This record gives sequence, C-alpha cells and structure tokens, in this order.
Amino acid sequence: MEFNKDKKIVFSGVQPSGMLTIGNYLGAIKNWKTLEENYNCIYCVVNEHAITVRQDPAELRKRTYETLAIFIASGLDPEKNLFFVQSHVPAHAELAWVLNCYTMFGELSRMTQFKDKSAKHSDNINAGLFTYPVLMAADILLYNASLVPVGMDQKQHIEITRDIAKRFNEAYSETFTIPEPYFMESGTKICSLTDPTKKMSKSDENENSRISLMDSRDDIIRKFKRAVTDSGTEVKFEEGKDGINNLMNIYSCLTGKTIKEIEKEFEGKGYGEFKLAVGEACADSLSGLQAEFNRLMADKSYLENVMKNGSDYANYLANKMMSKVYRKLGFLQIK
Ligand code: AQP
Repeated sequence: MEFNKDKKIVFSGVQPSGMLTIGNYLGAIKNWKTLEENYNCIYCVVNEHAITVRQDPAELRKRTYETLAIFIASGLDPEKNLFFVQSHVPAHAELAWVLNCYTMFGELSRMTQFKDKSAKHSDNINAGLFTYPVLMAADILLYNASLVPVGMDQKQHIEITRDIAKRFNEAYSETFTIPEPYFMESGTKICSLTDPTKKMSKSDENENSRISLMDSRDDIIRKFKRAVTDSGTEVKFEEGKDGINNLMNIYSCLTGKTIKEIEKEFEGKGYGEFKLAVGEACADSLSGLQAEFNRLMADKSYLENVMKNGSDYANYLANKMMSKVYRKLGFLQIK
C-alpha cells in the first residue's frame, strides 16, 4: 500500500470494547465507503483506548479481530484503506506522551466523555480515562490527517486535538496538519433504545439499549418493539419526542428515506407498525454484513495478514512524524 500524495488523509478509530452497535455502524463505518476513492483513509482498531475501562484479555483479543472484520464486512476494501491495530504502532503511545505535555489539565477536565465515563466507572477513574483525548490527538496528528469522520459524540475531542496541534505548531513551527471533524449528513447520533436521551453505546450494561451488529433477526425486532417512546401515536418528528425521533432517524439511515417521506409513509399508522418496520429494515440491512463477518472470522490468518501489512505502512508513516517531532523538541536521535 502506498498513499497518493495528491489526496488528503482521513483518520478514524473504533474501540474493540464490545460488539459494535448500529450507532458505530450508522454513525461512522457505513459512511466511510464514500471516502474510499477520494482520500487516503486510515482506520484503526484502537485497543489502547479500550483499556481505559477494564477489559477481559481474551475478550479484547477476540474483539480486535471482530472490529477489523466489521470494517471489511461493511464493504471497505483493505487494498484501498489502511487498517491496523493501534498497539502494533508504538508511535501512538510515544506521541501521546509528548502531547500530554502540551495539554492543559483544565482542558481535559471539561471533556464530557470523561465526566460520563467516570460516573459510569466510579471505581476506576484512572489517568488514562482522563488523558484519552490526548491519545486520540496523537492518533490523528501522527498521520497529518485533515479529516476525521466521527459521530457527534466525538466533536469535543476533535476540538481539543486542534487546540493541541495549534499550540505545538506555534511553539515549534508548522509540524501538524490541523484536522477537521467530518460529520456525515445522517446518523451522527444514534440514541439508546431504552433511554433516548443518551447515545447508544456498545458497552451499555443494558443489552436492550442497543442493537449489536450481530444480533439475530428476532432480537432486533424484539428490541425495536420494546424501544422506549412517548405515549403519543403519530409517527411525526417533533421536539421533545426523543424516542420516536431516534427511531425515525435510524429508519432514515437504514432506508435512505427522508423524515418527511417517513412521516408520509406512516400517516394514520401507529407506533407498533412503525417499530416493526424499523426492526425489519434493520435486520434486512445487517444480514449481508453478518454473513460476510462470519466468513472473515473463520479466516484469522487473512485478518492477521491485513493487520500485519497495515501496521508495516502505518509504522513507516508514524515513525517519520515522530522523528520530526523529536527533532523539533530537541531530543537527540542516534542512528
Ligand atoms: N451512538 C452513536 N451514534 C453515532 N455515532 C456513534 N459512534 C459511537 N457511538 C455512536 C461513533 O462510532 C465510532 C467509533 O466509536 P468508538 O468505539 O471509538 O467509541 P465510542 O464513541 O465511545 O463508542 P461506544 O459504542 O459508545 O463505545 P464504548 O461503549 O466502549 O464507549 C466513533 O466515530 C463514534 O463517534
């Protein structure tokens, strides 16, 4: 693999912290296909981020294969996109340390993900959870990425990445490209089915809150049927109706229909009929991905080969950046 120098670089990561949900898929991965031809795209399985909350080692190993398999099963071509596992490229941790020294305690204290996750894991508020955005800044800045396609939940982390990069550039001359977040038109925030004021998360304790990409058809339909909605009956997108709005958004992402078209389609029909339609559309659109995922998971040596090739090129790119950063900082480099 070799990047085309005329194309901009895109970087995004996914934590192998559980089986991916339709939040990860509709908010991020599904949209990446549209970038494949026009950008040099880098997609990383960010296992170093995942250990900010406790992971079972065997599960983490399995999830690492699975996350890569989801990328490929979603239709992304390993010949056209650079895939690798974060811990296979030591420069991510190295640059994160450097950037820690250019990030302010106050800035990190304002991150809502830190506040949410420390409330959720009050028995393990570790320093890694606090400095998570710095590692994410390192992931992005190492490769001079211009665009970072993410869901809306990551907006604040891209803003802090920009601030860190500008601070470093001002101190040492132009070093890093200042990245922009790249929000796709739809799916930027898929909410929990049991509490539609919260985002859907793969590590939510409540299984019914999320649709995992490997859920069976029956489970998908059952979870949508039970999804929390208000006491109304009209399928109409309205302020304050978070539950029904979320389902309409999901249905729109799955079918490509606009909210207006959906309102029209379900005029005079109740929530029950609509929920069933969302469940069926979801099960239908995941069935191909599920079959391809199962095929890939039965071929670990292929997945390892993709990881190996990806990390070779990523190490080459990352080490070039590290050498530039160390030179600017005044770190002696011996050959
Ligand atoms: N609910 C969501 N709606 C839209 N986009 C989402 N993303 C995650 N959840 C939603 C996007 O998916 C990409 C990968 O996310 P991640 O795995 O790196 O981390 P996350 O945002 O913390 O995702 P989860 O599912 O909530 O994981 P856990 O439960 O482990 O914390 C990102 O682009 C993200 O924006």
